[in-house]
Amino acid sequence: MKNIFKSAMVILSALLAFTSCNNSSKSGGKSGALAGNVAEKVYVAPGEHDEFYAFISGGFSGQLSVYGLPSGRLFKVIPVFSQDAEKAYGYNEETKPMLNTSHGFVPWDDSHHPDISQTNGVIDGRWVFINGNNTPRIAKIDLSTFETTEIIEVPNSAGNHSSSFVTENTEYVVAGTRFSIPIPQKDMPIKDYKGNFKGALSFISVDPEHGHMDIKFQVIMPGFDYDLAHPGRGASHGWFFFSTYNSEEASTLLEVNASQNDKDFIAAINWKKIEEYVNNGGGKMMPANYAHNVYDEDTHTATSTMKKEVLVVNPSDVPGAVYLLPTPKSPHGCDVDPSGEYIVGNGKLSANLTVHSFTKMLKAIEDNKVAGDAYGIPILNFEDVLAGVVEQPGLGPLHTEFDGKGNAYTTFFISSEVVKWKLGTWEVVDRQPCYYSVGHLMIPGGNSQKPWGKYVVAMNKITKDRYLPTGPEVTQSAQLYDISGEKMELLLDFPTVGEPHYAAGCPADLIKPRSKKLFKLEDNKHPYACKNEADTKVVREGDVVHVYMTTIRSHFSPDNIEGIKVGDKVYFHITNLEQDYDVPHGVSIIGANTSELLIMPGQTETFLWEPKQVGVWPFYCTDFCSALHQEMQGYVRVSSANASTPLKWSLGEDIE
Ligand code: K7E
Ligand code: CUA
Repeated sequence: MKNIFKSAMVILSALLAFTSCNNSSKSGGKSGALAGNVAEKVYVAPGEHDEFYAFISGGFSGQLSVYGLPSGRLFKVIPVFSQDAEKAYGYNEETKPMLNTSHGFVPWDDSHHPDISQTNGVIDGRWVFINGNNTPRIAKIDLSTFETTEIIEVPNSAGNHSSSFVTENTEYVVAGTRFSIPIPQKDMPIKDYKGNFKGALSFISVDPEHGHMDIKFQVIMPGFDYDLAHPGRGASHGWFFFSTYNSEEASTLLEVNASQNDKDFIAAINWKKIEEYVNNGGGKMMPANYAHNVYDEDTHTATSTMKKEVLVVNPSDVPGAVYLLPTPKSPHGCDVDPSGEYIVGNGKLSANLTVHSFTKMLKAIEDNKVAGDAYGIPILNFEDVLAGVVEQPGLGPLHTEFDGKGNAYTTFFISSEVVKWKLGTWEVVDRQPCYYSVGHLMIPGGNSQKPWGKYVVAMNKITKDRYLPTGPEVTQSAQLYDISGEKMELLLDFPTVGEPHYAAGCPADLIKPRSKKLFKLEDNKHPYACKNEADTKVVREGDVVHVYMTTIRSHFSPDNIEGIKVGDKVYFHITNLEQDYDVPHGVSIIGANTSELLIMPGQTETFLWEPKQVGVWPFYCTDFCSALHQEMQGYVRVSSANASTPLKWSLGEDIE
């Protein structure tokens, strides 16, 4: 890493020497070169709101964090594939099923690519989807509650990386496999990879009203690595594009063996055509085993269902549905411009950026100009589909976004910069250094027909000296640039949670008015809800005890409980009776082997306590809710396993 970093810096300085007449980026060094009014541009005065939301993936934290732009302020970390002790996600009984998979309870994943739902090619701010790479899953976060409300496991997949990208009307969220594997999985020699391992590209339908996900079909592709993807839009709506590497189908030492071919491919999938084929009874149901986890807002509870089959499609059975576009060399990013005409392949090992033309692709298909095939999938001629080449724009291109004004912005990992270039003329018009080694970048709405091309956020892999040191692990970081003018201008560095792989953003106004303030108590259908203090109770069923408890400023009901025994399983079902914005209560009890609960107004949540010691044990509110928050407490008397202490509970009177 050190060497890469060093050479990156050498190249960076070299490149900086070539940049000229940009008064905001001179003097090469760290940050001393900012123009005087930069602070103003990111300053959001106390009490004011940011203009944009940015949802930044947490990479190996398995989370999604919510920021405001331009301030770079962090508002919330949404747990998705991870347990979160702050919010009890994955700890309370209601959300544990969200993390169920065919491999059991898997409370971690590696989340890379958030994408916001769209209507008519424009971001609609209803949901964010994000992928879990490691144990392949796609999650949906509801942007009225900012909570993860659905997770579907993806069978026949591994390293769910070319995910999760949505089509123009959120018809599908697409999940492509990074690793090809035996389909179905079986015990076989790894050396027999070639020709036997396959890559599944999954099209997950999204119910237009409720957002419910279901795997509509999987296209079973040759055993390449499917790295990234983007949907067609506008004229190319109905197609989906996937970058591939390892078209060599190597299974060992890929850093050498997967870099042999001069060109890999972008796979173009006509999903409309396959959808039609499938709707007419095409495809084959194959046995599978994958979890579908859904959180119900009325019961405040998730359920996990194991699904037992999946529809697979062999591309050879649907002529005209799948083509391969030769793309130099091991392309990573695969990005489609707002018009849907240009498909940019960022060849990691290529000196140039390759841009394909959708129109030319259709023409080549129409003229039946085929250069060959891979396992029956036609390969088009490179020259026939090429729109243009951006010559030597930088080193190590990874990802491209668009400003909606005819410009594209590409990140270069090795030369550590964002390069702005023009669609159509392919000329480089500006470049700005990143600190350091940038991966993805994000323009709000950049993956839609309508980007808001005011800012770009660069997400960096290495921070080094940009912040106060915090031991060997330093903060991850993003950088904000103003792109409203001819030249980009660096405005802000801000720390991020986990490795910020990618982000999705949109104007705050698309989300703000829909944001929920509380859950209505009358709509609460949780089986253990208690909507009235008078109805609170403690019920023993053998050694299982259910506590129906309520909270309201500033007490629990009941607050004294006796008759609990060592060895009991005590479920605290707690309903927050508040019907007021921003008044959650928290709760925990001494010795509980779980996190606190943080219960929103009108919500019911449950935790399990298994008392191991005789005594009188306190519990208390963990969220500072009122002037008498510190009085919000209670006691549970725990007797020995064979004691005969009667079960009693009370509030405001002494138990006798
Ligand atoms: Cu980090 Cu999108 Cu997983 Cu490129 S990916 S950098
Ligand atoms: Cu309730 Cu603090």
